Amino acid sequence: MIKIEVIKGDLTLEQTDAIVNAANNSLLGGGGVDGAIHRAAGPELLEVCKKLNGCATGEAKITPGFILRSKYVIHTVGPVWKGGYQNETGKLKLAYQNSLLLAEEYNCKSIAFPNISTGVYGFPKAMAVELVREVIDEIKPNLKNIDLIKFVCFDNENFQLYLQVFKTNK
Ligand code: AR6
Repeated sequence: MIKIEVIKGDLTLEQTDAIVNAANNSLLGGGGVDGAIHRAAGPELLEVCKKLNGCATGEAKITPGFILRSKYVIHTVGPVWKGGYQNETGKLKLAYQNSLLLAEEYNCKSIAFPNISTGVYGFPKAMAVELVREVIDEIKPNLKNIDLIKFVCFDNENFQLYLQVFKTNK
């Protein structure tokens, strides 16, 4: 049975086995949650990211967490919202799916996500949380190691949306 938790807070403080970074294709850092993770993990994170050759949208790559409390950072890249005409929904689902599968592969028992693409990348928040719920429902039977999935919301709008959508699983 997988437990789903929704909290409001700072992802960089999480103690889950993995935290997920909402990165960009370069994997060389940026603003938002990406910048916060790089600051909190220390400069070694950037050095390792430089060797990864970037990351395609919807894919995921893993690094150590360095001085973070979590063992791993899973870097994924969500889509930039372009009005819904460029399969942004499919790409966002892939970002969550591939992050979960990578965590599973690395024997993580717990993973924490930010609200990928809903900041600078402009993905509509209500639409995003519905897609996240779909991904979790679809992928659950394939997860053998993960028993805790946390959604760490930073802004109040996402927090309220996640509470509504995931209340039955709490
Ligand atoms: N903990 C949890 N969530 C956070 C934190 C934090 N410390 N800081 C921000 N958020 P964004 P995106 C939330 O813009 O839309 C970067 O520059 C934020 O409120 O970080 O996927 C990358 O390098 C929002 O709900 O990511 C890319 O260039 C969510 O994290 C680009 O932004 C995602 O907002 C990616 O854009």
